[in-house]
Amino acid sequence: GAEDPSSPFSRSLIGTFFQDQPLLGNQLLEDALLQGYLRRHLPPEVLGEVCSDLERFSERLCSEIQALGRQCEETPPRLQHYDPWGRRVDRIITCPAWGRMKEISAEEGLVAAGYERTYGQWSRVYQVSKLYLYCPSAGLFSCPLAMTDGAAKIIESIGVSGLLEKPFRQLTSRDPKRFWTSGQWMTERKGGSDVASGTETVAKPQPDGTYRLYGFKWFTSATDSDMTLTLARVADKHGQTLQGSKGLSLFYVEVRDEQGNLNNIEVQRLKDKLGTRQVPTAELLLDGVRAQRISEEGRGVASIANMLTITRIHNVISAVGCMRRIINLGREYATKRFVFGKFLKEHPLHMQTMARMEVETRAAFLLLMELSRLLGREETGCASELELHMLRLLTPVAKLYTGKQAVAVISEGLECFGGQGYMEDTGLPVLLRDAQVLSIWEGTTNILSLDVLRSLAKSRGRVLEAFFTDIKRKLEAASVRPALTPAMKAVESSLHSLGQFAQVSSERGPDFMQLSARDFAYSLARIYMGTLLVDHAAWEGASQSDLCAALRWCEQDLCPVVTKEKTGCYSRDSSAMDTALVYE
Ligand code: UCC
Ligand code: FAD
Repeated sequence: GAEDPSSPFSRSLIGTFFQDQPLLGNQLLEDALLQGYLRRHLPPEVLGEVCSDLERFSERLCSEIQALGRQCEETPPRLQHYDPWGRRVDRIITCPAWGRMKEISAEEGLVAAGYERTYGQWSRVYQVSKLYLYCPSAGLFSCPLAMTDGAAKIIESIGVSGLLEKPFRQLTSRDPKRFWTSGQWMTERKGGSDVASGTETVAKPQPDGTYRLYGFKWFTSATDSDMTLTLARVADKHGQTLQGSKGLSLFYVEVRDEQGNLNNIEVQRLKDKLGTRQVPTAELLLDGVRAQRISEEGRGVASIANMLTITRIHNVISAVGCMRRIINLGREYATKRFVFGKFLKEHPLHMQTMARMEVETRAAFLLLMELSRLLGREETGCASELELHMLRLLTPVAKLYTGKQAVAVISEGLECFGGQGYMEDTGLPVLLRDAQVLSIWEGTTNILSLDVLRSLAKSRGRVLEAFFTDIKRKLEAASVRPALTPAMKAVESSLHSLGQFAQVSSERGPDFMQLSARDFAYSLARIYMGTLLVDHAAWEGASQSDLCAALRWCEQDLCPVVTKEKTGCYSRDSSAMDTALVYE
């Protein structure tokens, strides 16, 4: 021991060097692009209020929320099937920090801000900015918030009246005692993507106009929520149901009654997951669940699409927020870790690695902000037809692209900490585990690529036309800054190639289009992200780094669908070869 070196009970010497850990700073103040974006777009009377709220909230993240998020990860939910006297109770027990997150979410108006519309068309930009700062510290409470926001959106689009008045008020409340969260129960054992043929749940009409639901939901996240929206097939008087999409209707369900008993729901088990362990995700037997139908019969999928738009945007928030967080921690660490005679930040190769992550994250961030800007305009009735088309198109594009980016960037980000990035108690690996789900739930990459095609087909090409027009307008406005010319040329030429491809592909038929759907969606993403980077860099307040990000992004292949098409990979022969390769 330090006191008495001869003591037989002295502690062993473990060395004197201890690495300083990366510290979480004020995430608003550390985010030049977020600040720049807000400065550029928000009207002056809104900017001051929004920034001071975000700065205060960022302090709260450091002083309170980050630790709660950690507790949620360390104390995952568990399921208690029976009470001590043998009664079946199916209680999902969450930790106190999870409960506290719910209160904080209400206090901070993390859902409410989107519906109060205090800042008019900029309300969504404000809400999304706040959620983007919040989500990497949220202990995945961002998941119930996403679905809560989605449910509020559906109710608002149906009309806040009658039986839906109460849930809407609760979902958008700032009062922690009243605030409700919602689930979204779509997936059944036969299909989470193919909901139309996978849904077996039957809704039996009751004499009072309500329904009883019988079925099995295979994945239900945040099952501790107060209410949920779910899909089922209405049975006719002979007990028959209509198969396929046309048989599905949307239902509103309160999960518990006033005494807190489950609404004829049995929680079969909690899922044992790679990540998102903070959130309870359950398998549920619906055994006569009392429900109200809130869509027209047979319009279930179309009605829940409003929710999907919101939850998919939240998925993007999470992807971008977590990329930003790992970079901010990584660059802080690079000022403290001293190797080969200098700090990590003085090793050019390390900075190159981080700069590449930074460019990815900036592009993704601007796409997220454009989506939230469009959503805010749509909800305040000031969106043009072009903007509505862009919102429809960019939602799946952004979700599918940033979900993949997040895994790549966060994985690279862990490596920036060397071995420590792999250590659970640093709190870093959870970011990677949780990112892996972003490309799976809310529609996988392929399903969303097909959704992109759906949006083009449904609008008879007007969505694609909007894409071209919007980019051309943005490039034209950006032409004031000659330093951007190489980036603009790259975008223009990729857009031209994409236009030619789109024409050819519609002539080649549906098989060709489906086979090229993923590469096509990636091309839309890269071209549009390039455009947004150019657009931002052309702003008079832009920095040299904004310019550099635009130039670097546009050095990559912006239109992979055309590059790949040249190899013939969307032909029938090539497709047959794919299968042969996989199954040899
Ligand atoms: O995973 C889930 C929750 C996870 C936890 C929450 C996390 C939130 C993020 C938080 C981050 C921390 S919930 C489960 C999510 N499941 C999915 O996303 C399902 C994936 N599958 C699809 O998206 C499929 O494409 C389906 C189910 C939509 C396909 O259904 P159908 O019935 O085969 O599709 P149809 O027949 O083409 O479309 C039916 C109608 C059409 O409208 P009408 O009838 O008017 O022509 C479509 O235009 O629905 C319309 N529709 C849409 N409308 C379909 N998709 C959309 C859309 N995306 N937007 C607008
Ligand atoms: P499948 O549809 O079987 O897909 C398997 C693979 O096939 C995927 O790679 C997919 O891209 C591909 N594929 C499918 N169809 C096509 C096609 N036509 N063309 C090309 N490729 C295709 N669901 C809810 O409803 N509520 C929840 O709260 C919820 N929480 C979840 C939480 C977690 C942690 C996870 C992992 C999932 C959750 N889900 C939830 C379910 C999730 O939405 C589904 O798992 C997802 O939509 C995929 O559906 P699936 O599992 O049936 O996969």
